[in-house]
Amino acid sequence: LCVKNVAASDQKQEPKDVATREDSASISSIIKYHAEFTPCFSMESFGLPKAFYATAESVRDMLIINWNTTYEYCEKLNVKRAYYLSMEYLQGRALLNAIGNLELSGPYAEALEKLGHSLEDVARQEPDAALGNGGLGRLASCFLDSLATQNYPAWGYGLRYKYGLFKQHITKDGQEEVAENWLEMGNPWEIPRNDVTYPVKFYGEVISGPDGKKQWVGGDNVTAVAYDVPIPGYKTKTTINLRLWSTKAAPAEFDLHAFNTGEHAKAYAAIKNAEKICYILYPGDETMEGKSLRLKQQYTLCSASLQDIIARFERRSGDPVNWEKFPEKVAVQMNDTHPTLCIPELIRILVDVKGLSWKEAWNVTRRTVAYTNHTVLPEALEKWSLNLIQELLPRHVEIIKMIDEELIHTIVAEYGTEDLDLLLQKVKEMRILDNIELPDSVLEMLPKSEESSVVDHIELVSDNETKGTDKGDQSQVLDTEKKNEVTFEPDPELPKMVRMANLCIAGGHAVNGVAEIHSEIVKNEVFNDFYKLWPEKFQNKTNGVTPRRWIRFCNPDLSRLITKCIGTEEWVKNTEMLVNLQKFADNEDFQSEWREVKMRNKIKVASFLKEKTGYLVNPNAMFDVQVKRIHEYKRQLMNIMGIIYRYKKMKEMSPKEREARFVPRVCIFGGKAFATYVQAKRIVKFITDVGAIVNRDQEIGDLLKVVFVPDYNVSVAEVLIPGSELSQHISTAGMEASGTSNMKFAMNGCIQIGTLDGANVEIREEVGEENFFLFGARAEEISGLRKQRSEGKFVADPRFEEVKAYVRSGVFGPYNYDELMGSLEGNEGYGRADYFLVGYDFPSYIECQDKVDEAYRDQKRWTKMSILNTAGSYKFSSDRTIHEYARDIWRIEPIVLP
Ligand code: GPQ
Repeated sequence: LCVKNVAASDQKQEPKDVATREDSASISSIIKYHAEFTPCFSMESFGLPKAFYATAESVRDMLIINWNTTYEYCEKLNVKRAYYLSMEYLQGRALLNAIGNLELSGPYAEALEKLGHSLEDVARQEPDAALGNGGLGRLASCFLDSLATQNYPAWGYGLRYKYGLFKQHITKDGQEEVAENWLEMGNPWEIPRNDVTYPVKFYGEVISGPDGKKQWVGGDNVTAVAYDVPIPGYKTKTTINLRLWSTKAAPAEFDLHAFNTGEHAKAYAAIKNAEKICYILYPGDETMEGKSLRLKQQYTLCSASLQDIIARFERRSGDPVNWEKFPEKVAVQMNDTHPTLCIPELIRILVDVKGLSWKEAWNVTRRTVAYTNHTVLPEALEKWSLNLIQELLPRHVEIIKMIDEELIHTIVAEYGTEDLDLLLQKVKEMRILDNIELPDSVLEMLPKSEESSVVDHIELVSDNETKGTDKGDQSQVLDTEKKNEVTFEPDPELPKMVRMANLCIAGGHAVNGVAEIHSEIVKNEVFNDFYKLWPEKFQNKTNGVTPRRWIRFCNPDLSRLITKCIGTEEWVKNTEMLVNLQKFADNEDFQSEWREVKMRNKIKVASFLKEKTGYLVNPNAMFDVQVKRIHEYKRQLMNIMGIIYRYKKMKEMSPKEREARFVPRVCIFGGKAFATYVQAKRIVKFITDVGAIVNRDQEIGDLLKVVFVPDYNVSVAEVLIPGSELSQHISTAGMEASGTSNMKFAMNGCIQIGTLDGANVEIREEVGEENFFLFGARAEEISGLRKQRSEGKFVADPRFEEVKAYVRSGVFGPYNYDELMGSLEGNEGYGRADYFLVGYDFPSYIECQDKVDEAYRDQKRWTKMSILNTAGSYKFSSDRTIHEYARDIWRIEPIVLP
C-alpha cells in the first residue's frame, strides 16, 4: 500500500497505515491510483463505472488491513469461532455501507467531488450482490453485519454464484426473468485465495480397506476455491470474513489426450461440469426442487467449508490433535436444512480421514452443529431422494443410515416395545429415512413373538381394510387410519427419501425457530415428537435486522433527527436507546420534523417510481406498501382484492362522497415470483393489470394509484422503506415463520397492517397494540376453518363475492382471471378451496383498512403512531439476535482488538 500511495501521488510523507489517512486528498489519490493500476477498465476515461471500481478498491484496501488484524488476533488467542453456513446471502450493495462503517462518508464524498463525481452516483453503479432469494438470505447478511459490529469471532460460508437471483422485467404479460450477471464488470470486494482450495468428490464407491476401514474411492473430484469478502463492523476495527466457494476442475481433469486427438467437447467436459456447480443460484424460495445440481451445490458448501474449518483447527491445536476439543473451538450453524450434509460430512472426515471411532465422531459432531428452521410449509421441508444421494455421495448414505439407526434406537428406548402400534408409528414418523425397511438391529430389539408379528400386524391392518369399518363411528375410522399408516414394508411405488430436517434435529445440539410463535409451532406441531424426545434442544431466536443498513444508512434524515432527539448516535449500536423517542411522541415540534423527514423520503420514492414505472404519484397521498417474494401464503392477492373493493366503491360514489370516505393512497407492490410458480406469476400480472386501469381513471385521479415496482431487491427496499407509511404483513396466520421486512418498516416509522403471524406478534407487543392495525384469524383457528370449509360450511362475505364478480366482469382487461378467482372457491384441495383463507379474512381486512384511513386523517395521531413504531422497534436489531445465538447456542465471546 505504501508503494502504491507513493506511486499514486506526490505526497511527501510516507503513510504508515491507510486507515489513519482519512483526509479527502489522500483518498482521492488512492482512488486515482486504483483507476490507473487496476486493470479492469480501459485507459481513456474516468467514467462512473471505473470511478466505482476504483473507489471500492480503495475501500477494500482498508478493509483488508482490518480483516488481517482481526484474523491474526483470533488466531493468536485461539478463540472459539462461529461459522454460519448458508446457501444464500443477500448482501445488496457494499460501498456506502463500508464507507459509513469506517466513518469516511464525508472525506469520500469530497474526494470524489474533486474527481468530478458525486458519491451517490458512484455508489449507484454497484450491482446488488443478490446471492439469495429473500428473507433467509437477507437474514444471513444482517447477521454478518451484527457479528462484525458486535466484535464476534465468526465467519460466514457460502457459494459464489456467477449468476445471482434473476432480474425481473414487467411486461404486458406479467413477469419476465432475465439472468443477472452481477460479476460482469468484476467484483472489487472479493479477495481470491488461489492457495485455499479443497477437493470435493462426487460419485465413486465405498470399499473396505485392509484394516477394515471404509474408503470412498474413485469418482470425480472438483476443486473448491475460496473467495473472501471482508465484512466490516460499524465503528469498530473488527472485520470478519464471508468465504464464498467457487468450483473449478481439479488439476488433473483437463483431458489433454482428448484435446490432442481433436475431441474438444470431451476435453472441456470436466471443466464445464465443475464450473457449472456454482453457476447459478436456485431461484426457488420456500420450494424444494430435488435436482442433482442443487445437491452438488449443497455438498460443495458443506465439504469445502468443513475441510477449511478442520484445517484451521488442526493448525491451531498441538500435536497430537485432541478432537474432543473441536466443539470448544468451532460452532457450526446450519441456515435451514440446506447445509444438512455438514453432519455426515463431518463424521466422514473424522472417521475415515482422521481415524476417530464412530462414537467419538458422532459426539463431536453433535456438540458442534446446530440448526435453524425457517419454515413450516410442507413444500419447503427438504427431502432428498436416497437414490440420488447414493449415486453422488455413497459414503454419506452409509453414515446417514447409521444415524437413522441410532435415532430409531433412541425412539425404541423412549417408547418401549409394549405398545407396538405406537412405537412403529413413532419410528415411521420420526426416522430420517422414509420408505425404507427397518435395520436388523432394530428388528432384533422387538420382542421375539411381536417381531414376527410386524408382518402379521400389517396383514391385520389390510384385513381390517377389506372388512371395512363401522363408518358411523368416527373414532374407529381414525383408529383404523392410524393403523393403516403403520407398515414397514417399503412401497416399491414410492421413492425412498431422506428427511433433512429430521437429520438436522438428530445430528445437532440445538434447533431454533425464528420468532416466538414460529418456535412454538415447531415445538408443538411440526416437530412435536422430537421436542418430546429432546426438549432441551429446542429454542427460539427471534430474527432481527441490522439498524446500520436499515435505518442509519438508508434513512440518513431520520437518523439525524433521532440522534438530535436522543443526543447521541450510540443508538446505532445500542438500539435500546430508541425507546427514548417515546417521550417525544406527542411533542408538536418533533412531530412536524418527523413528518418533514417522511415527506422528503416520500418525494424520493415518488421520483423513483416515476423513473422505474412511468407513473406519477402524489407524495401527499398515503404510501401503502407490500414488498416481498410473491407467494400465495403472503396474500398479495388479498391486498389487491381489497384495492379493487375500494376502487369499486369509489366508482359508485359521487366525488364528494368518495373524498369524504377515502384517504388518497398510493398502493405499492414489489416482489419476484419463482419462474415456475404459475399462481404467483398470475398474481403479478393481475396487480399490474389493475394498476393499468386504475391509474388512468381520471375520475379517481390521485385518490388511488396502484404501482408494481419491477425488480424488487435490497437497493429498491432501501429507497421504498424510508418513504413508506403503511406496510402490509398479511400472511395466513401460522405460515410466515417470522418476516423481517416488518422489522425494517417499523424501524423507519411505518405502521403495519397485519395478522398475528411470525414476528408481527412481537412487533405489536413492543410498539403497542394501539399502534398496529390487526385483523384476521389466529393461527390456532386455521385448521378448524379449513375443516369447516371442506365440510361446505363456509359462507362468503357478500363484499368478497362482489369483488370476484367485478373481476370476472372483465373490468381489468381480457386476461382470464378464472384460475385466480377459482383458487378462492370450492371446498377441496391444497392451493384451491381458498387454502390461504383470503375469503375468510377479507371482511376483517377491509374493515381494518377503513380504520387505517381514519387514523391517517388525523395526522397528529398518525405521526405519534409512527414515532412509537420506531421507538418500539429496538428489539428487532439483529445485534440482539446474534447476542442470543452467541450466548445460548454458539457459546462464543466478543473479542477486544488491541
Ligand atoms: N424463508 Cl425456508 C426464506 O426466505 N426462504 C426459505 O427458503 C425459507 C424461509 C424466510 C421465511 O419465509 C421468513 O418468514 C423468515 O423471516 C426468513 O426466512 C428468515 O428467517
